[in-house]
Amino acid sequence: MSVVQAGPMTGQSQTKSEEHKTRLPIDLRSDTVTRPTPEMREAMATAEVGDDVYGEDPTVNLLEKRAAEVFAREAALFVPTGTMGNQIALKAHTHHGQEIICEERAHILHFEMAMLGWFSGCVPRAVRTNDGILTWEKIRANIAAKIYYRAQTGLIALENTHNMWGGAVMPRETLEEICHEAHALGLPVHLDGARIFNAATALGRPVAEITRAVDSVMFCLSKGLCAPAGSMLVGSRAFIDRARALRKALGGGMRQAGVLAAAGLIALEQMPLRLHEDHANARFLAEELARIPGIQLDPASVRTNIVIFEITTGPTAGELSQVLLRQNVLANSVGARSLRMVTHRDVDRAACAAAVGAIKAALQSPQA
Ligand code: TLP
Repeated sequence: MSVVQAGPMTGQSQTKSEEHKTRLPIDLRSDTVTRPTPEMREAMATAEVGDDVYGEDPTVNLLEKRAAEVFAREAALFVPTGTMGNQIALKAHTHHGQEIICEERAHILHFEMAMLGWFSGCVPRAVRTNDGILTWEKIRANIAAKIYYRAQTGLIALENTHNMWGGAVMPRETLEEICHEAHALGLPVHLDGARIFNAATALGRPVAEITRAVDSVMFCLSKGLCAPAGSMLVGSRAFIDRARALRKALGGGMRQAGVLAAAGLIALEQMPLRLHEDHANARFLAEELARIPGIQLDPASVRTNIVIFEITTGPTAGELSQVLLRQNVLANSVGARSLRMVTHRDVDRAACAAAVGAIKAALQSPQA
């Protein structure tokens, strides 16, 4: 993925918040760009804190308790990032010299700095799909035979929603079949649920229900839930105890992290309720983009907040994102001819419509 940096803002000083808002770029690069809400900033300013490495931060403790409750698990752990949460989970579930089965475009494989090799000492066994949805049938064929000269499968890692497959949602039955069969073979299953609340919104089911079969879940409070930073790991008490030690080993003991956890509590309790707006905006974007000659996209495949489309003629994705940048619209290329747009709280319907207009103009006259 090639990341476009937002250019410097132009114009007069931005003292009034409305003025500021109108001059902000239409930033569709990711939902990671969301800013904390006013309620979050207020909660952060007044948060009760303590030293979390001693287990004494009341706000972190409350967030961990609430996350465990929301996911109907024994325990939870606050981690600085989704990447750290995933990598702690991979390490906790595996031994050096094992294989981790994941989908070919999985985040743990492409965007986590080869840490599954570096930190966990494992190799990925990447499984190709044509929609991002791993099935037991596909996984079964990739489980190492129990022969002494074969590296053994240590873990199955799933991703829901699947980022690089346009926010694809895993059907609950598919996920549960994988877990049932994996467990029968003594294999654990970890879920990269960075956007699991988007999946829950699309499926109309609670997160506890759609994740109940996996052994551990990582989910992000940042991204669409708008916290400034932070992710959670949830699982059994024994898993979380091990994860806590691994977090410390990675330098993730954050001391007075209650300031962040206060925003995280609002992200967890309130922000999932508005994700359907992001999904509706993504569908709007997809439907409008699909009408533009030179763009290939099936709007029906867009079920959450990520829109990935192909540019069939004219500029490459990198060139198009540079042209858009000049129009104050930010989007990341995720392939030579594919661009990703992610909707979130800081981009409303009008901004999406403006982004469509900018793309239309850019494809008609790429030098605009
Ligand atoms: N995704 C980011 C980039 O890293 C690609 C984005 O802009 O979408 N799992 C999944 C499925 C993710 O999409 C991400 C972030 C993470 C894990 C890592 O989260 P952070 O950024 O908190 O380390």
